[in-house]
Amino acid sequence: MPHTIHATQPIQGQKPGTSGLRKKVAVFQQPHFLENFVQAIFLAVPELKGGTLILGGDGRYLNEIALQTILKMAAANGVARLLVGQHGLLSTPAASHLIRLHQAVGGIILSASHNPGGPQGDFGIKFNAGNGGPAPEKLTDAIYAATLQVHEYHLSNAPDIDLAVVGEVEFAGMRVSVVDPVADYAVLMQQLLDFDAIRAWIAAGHTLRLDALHAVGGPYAIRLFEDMLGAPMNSVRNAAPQPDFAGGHPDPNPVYCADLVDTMQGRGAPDFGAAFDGDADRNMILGRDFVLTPSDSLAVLAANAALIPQFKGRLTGVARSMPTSRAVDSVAKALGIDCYETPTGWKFFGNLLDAGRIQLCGEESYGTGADHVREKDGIWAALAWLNLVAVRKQSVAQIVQAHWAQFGRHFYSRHDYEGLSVAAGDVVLATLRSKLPGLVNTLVAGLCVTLADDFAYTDSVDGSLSQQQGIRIEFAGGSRVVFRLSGTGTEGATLRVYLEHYTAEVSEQAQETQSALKAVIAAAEELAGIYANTGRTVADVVT
Ligand code: VG1
Ligand code: CO
Repeated sequence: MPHTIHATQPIQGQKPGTSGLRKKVAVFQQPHFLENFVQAIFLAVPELKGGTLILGGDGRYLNEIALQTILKMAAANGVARLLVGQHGLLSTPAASHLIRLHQAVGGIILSASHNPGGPQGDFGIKFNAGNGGPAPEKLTDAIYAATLQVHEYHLSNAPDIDLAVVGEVEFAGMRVSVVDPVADYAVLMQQLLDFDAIRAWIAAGHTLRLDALHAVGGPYAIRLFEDMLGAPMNSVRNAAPQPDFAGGHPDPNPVYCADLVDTMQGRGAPDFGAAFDGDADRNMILGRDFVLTPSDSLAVLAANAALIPQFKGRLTGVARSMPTSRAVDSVAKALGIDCYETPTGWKFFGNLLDAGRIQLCGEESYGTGADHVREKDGIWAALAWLNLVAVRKQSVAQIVQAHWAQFGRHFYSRHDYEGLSVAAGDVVLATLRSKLPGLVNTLVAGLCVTLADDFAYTDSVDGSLSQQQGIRIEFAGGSRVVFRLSGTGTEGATLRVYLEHYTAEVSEQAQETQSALKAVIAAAEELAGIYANTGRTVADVVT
């Protein structure tokens, strides 16, 4: 029988960030904390009553306990049908696909994505809407408002469900299907990409090294790359999802995957490498002796869309988050297709994808995706790149260098200053905002400012306005710096400084990235006074 619990210590006012609600595990372990947020979802989305809900997570610490609670709350709140991944696992893109496939009202995804896990790590929860995408701001605002009102929540007192067994069960009046997390997703991938070409390329003796970083991408990568495409066993490393990601940082970038970058160097290195984050929506792509930046990845995929079955003859628009380099803009211009600039966070691509205005989009933070789901998709990105490599019969490095020769190179780097006090982060942004008026046409560290604003975005589909999405400063000659505060961290504030420099000269394209960005880095310091305002002289993470 369902029963109602009156929260004796209501924990209200939980505000979702860039990508759902993310907190330390200990915060989620407080009595009623998770339940308050979940009940707020049921309040904000009344259609869930009588509807279908998708549920799964990235396998991190607390995943299974939280899933059992949510199952009981879903039953008590009148959900008719619920699909949950076996062992509670679903990658974020696979959850997005299941929502769409089953025309579910939405999905609850338990993940803190690229943040570390384990008892000392982070946990997260996010609601995705019926289009399969992260709740738009209107909905996250409604969920937040509901968290302020929850005084009680509904919970069935039925015993736990065995999530190890695939099959259908009746659970306190709700039909529950425990599903293979990979099966439907794998079918979808086969429909989108040139599996025959990839299979032939692998059969010819080319080698792969894929790193799942002990997270949920492992089972997906094994099924697709090894079982279906014929890569030798052990092509996928760290494939068994662990609750604490083996103590690592499940963030696919050259800093946290330094060992993979090393493996990809020199004679005898694999031909193709990739890594995925905690919930397998991010990707890093590498070739032998080559690390691809996500901004270039997006641009190259757009330029080669005709070689990818999914896009063939139907690419009418692309989008990038504002801090992502403008490499894709040049491609869109050359192809004569639309190019949109959105705020950081995948939710801002949703309307454009739904309206058919874009088919491909990406973020500088190792996120690439397309209109087959409404999330970024790490495994898909690696498959799409293999598709290119196999069809063009060229290495990753050759493809990207040819791209730069044609379109010019956008050098790109992100400098993160982590664990600042919230006050210090705010001071940096306030300093920048105060300087914006009158900045255009002045010189900063020798660079002439051509644009200076606090990025505001009007969604061209629903007209909604999102303000203060990052400070954007452009310089003559194609350099740019962007500043914003992270919305996914769980400790203090993280300042992100995004640096870009363009050159059309092939002779300049072989430079080392940080030295190519020297002038922009100096301009960033002069503008933001990072040292004066935070005491920091070097960034914690440079990608
Ligand atoms: C970061 C990235 C952003 C990404 C978000 C969620 O947000 O910068 O591009 O969409 O993480 O990615 P922020 O606010 O910390 O900069 V994931 O893989 O956590 O779902
Ligand atoms: Co992620």
